[in-house]
Amino acid sequence: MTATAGGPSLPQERRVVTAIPGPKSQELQARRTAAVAAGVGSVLPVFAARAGGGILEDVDGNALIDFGSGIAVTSVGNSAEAVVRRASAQLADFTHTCFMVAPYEGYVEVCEELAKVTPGDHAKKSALFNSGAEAVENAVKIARSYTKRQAVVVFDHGYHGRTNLTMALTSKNMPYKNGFGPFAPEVYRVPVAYPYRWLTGPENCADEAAAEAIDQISKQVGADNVAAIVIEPVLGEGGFIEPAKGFLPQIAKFAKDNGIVFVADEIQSGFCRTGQWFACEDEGIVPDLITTAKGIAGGLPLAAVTGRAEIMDAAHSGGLGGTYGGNPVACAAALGAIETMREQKLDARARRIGEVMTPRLKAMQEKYDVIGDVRGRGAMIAIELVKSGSKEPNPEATAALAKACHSEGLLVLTTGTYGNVLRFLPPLVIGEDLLNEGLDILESALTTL
Ligand code: PLZ
Repeated sequence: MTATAGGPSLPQERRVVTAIPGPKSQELQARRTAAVAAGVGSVLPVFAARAGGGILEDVDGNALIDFGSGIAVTSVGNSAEAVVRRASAQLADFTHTCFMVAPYEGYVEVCEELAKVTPGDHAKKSALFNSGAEAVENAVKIARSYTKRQAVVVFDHGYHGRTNLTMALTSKNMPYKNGFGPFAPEVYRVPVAYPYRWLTGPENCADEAAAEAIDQISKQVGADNVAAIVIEPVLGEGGFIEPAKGFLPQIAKFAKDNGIVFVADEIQSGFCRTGQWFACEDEGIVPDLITTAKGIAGGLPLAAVTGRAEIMDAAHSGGLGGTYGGNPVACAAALGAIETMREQKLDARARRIGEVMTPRLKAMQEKYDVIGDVRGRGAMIAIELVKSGSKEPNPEATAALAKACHSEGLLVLTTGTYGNVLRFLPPLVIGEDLLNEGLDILESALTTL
């Protein structure tokens, strides 16, 4: 094991020196099994020691190539210099006052930055929270206050969190909802434009899905009853589904025409991940509200709802908040992360990652018919695995492929409603050599499948 610290100074080299997981990880895993609730899972029981750039080093001295970023969180890398510098200074000054008790500048500064970086040049305000789910819940509270309506519309394959309301908004039963009901009422799910699986073909997908979604909302819910339409511009846990081009604008227009608050959940797709600051920019969408988390603060827990000032101000004073929401250390980290994204132009880095990954993955698709689809943009890319000669989901091959990558020191994550999508979310600061090495490992794992 090296004595090198994590963060930007961690050597950017893959190294596999034990079985994965190694003996120390296995020891910790045994302690974990005895002490940690079984309901909390892990993709790979390899215990982390240090991380930085595109590398995650474990307690056995293995250095894994990181294609996960802790689920799209450490986009600026782990322990990024500006994040550590600003958060450390804040730790020394004060750790908590509670913004609802005695406010501090960092919170205000994060809200000012959010107004600048999110789509649209209208007057904006923000409120800060701890987790993505909490941000989505609050977006719904705000939309209901503003519209004085109750219904919330979400989409097939959508994911919005694990709290009671966000479980209701989430579409997949296992593992997120099973046995955890009853769920919050007034939630309605409609079709999303999933090009690869649209029955009449991808070219008809956007218009047909939009028409069907709008028809269901109008006929089954009543547009006048809908407070908010909540959608991920790229659906993350549902399988990195990019709604067919033209779908999102039609839904956004329907919302606008009917006084419905259009909420873009950019918790996974936001903060440079897809090659823009926010994924909805690719179709020129300006959401009324946008929820962010994950990439916002370089690994510290922070989330936000940002949106049109008049909507954000609809909730009465004291109606929004929480003890820790917008914690000063997390705010300092967010300012460091945003500074890093700007200075290192991580939106362009994400686009470059997509340019390296997509052609290589498409070449693999030509060779291996287990790959049914290659999709995504920027550094949010995935392959969907199917049974030979069909579109039948192949979760077994997906799990086997992930396992083969893990044992070679490449950390990849699976996703998707059918568990048959392998997703790639490298830190945006990953070096191109590591990126290519990761793809080499994937390719040789495909060969042995
Ligand atoms: N909205 C679009 O992607 C979190 C979930 C991992 P929290 N996605 C990762 C898991 O299995 O719990 C997510 C998201 C979108 C909301 C959330 C919820 O964000 O910070 O996990 O609450």
